[in-house]
Amino acid sequence: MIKNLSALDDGPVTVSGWVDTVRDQKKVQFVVLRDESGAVQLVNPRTTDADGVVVADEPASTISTLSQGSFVTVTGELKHDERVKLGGIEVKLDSLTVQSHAIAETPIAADSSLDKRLDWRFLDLRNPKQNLIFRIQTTFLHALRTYWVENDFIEIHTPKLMASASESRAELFEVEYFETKAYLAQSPQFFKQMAQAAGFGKVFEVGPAFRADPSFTSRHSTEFTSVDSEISWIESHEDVMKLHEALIVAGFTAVKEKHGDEVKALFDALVTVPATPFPRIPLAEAKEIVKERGYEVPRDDDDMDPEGERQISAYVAEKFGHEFVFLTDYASSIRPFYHMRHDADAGLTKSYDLIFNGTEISTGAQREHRIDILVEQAKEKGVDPEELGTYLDYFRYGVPSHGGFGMGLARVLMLLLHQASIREVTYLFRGPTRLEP
Ligand code: AMO
Repeated sequence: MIKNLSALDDGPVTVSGWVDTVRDQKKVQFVVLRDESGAVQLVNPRTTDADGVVVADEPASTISTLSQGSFVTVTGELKHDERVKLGGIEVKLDSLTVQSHAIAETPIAADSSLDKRLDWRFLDLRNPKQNLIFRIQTTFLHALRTYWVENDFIEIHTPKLMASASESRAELFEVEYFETKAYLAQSPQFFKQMAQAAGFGKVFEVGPAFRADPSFTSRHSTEFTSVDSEISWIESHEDVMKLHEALIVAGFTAVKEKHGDEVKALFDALVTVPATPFPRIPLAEAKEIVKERGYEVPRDDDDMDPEGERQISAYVAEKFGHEFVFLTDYASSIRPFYHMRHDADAGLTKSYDLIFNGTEISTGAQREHRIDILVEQAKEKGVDPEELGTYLDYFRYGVPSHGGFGMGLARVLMLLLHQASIREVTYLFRGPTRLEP
């Protein structure tokens, strides 16, 4: 790998990579070669005859015809030289073999639109910035997984084909399923709750979720990776928030340690490990704060809107120097039937949204596990208990109090790296008009 070259002594080396740039000068040729680990300068002084005329020999002739993106293998002499800007090393070429030619006209350039870049995602992903995004994602998830495993969580893989809606009848993808219909899972919600009735105690899942959301916002996709966790024996949503912030801290600590410098260099962003506890603000109070700042969230019983989320984040950043805030105690009118309500005020749920740098990344809650109340809440929301199928049975044979959260992976990455859209940080984005590639 190219990144290993600088540790080697001067001498013969063989490396492979994509041709990044070619400077074909009269006396000397320079090629910048790139692989997924880095870039190196290759140099090929041209041979001249007795009269000083350049001879068309190899590898000079091949280099003159190299197109950007071609994949080549070279052998040559590695030389450490502080004057070389690119890493202080270069490879003086002996031979060059083209393994795979790239068509000379590249379909995308640095100034191509995001949509065009997504059309050619495999070329777009060759950019070191894009590569870093997915290395960060790997590190982040690995840290979460380590936390879960070390704390005795069980990993579950729930089905994505379902007989009923898992969140709401809206945004539901219907698929033909032999003689009947199936629906794509909008969330592992029901099945992570089933694990509580099954005595699993603490579970997690990282998997796809589907939403037939026709909108074209920067934070919605029709398929996304949902990071879910659910735990038993909780007192309230406070216990879920504690788990949630511990996971975020574990993930951000690992990303900062491993990639902090690269993130600064390529994204000009700082990875900050958030202090715990994260600020917690009841939604009603958050709306008041936002109002005092001069922005009124439309409609009183409504959710926090995107501008409200930005405003409350700005407030939290100013007041607490924090990038995260839990907005708690959402009105039961805007939360799903399975959220537990406060004993003292049934108008409020024991739930929260986690806002990071101005955008919601998660929803969490204590769940209603008392079957009578659960059925009542479902009916009140217009959800037919019959339609819930086996879900209600989980609460009929003894189930511990429990709660959990779902978090959109791409949203975390987008906000961490200050990207304008989840399209930038999703390996292959799916939207209303994008099924390819
Ligand atoms: P919710 O519907 O709020 O809650 O989703 C949880 C989180 O998933 C992400 N998300 C999305 N990301 C990209 N595109 C979408 N269309 C999209 N929809 C949601 C967001 C959101 O905060 N079952 C509950 C969670 C729970 O209570 O455990 C649920 O799905 O980051």
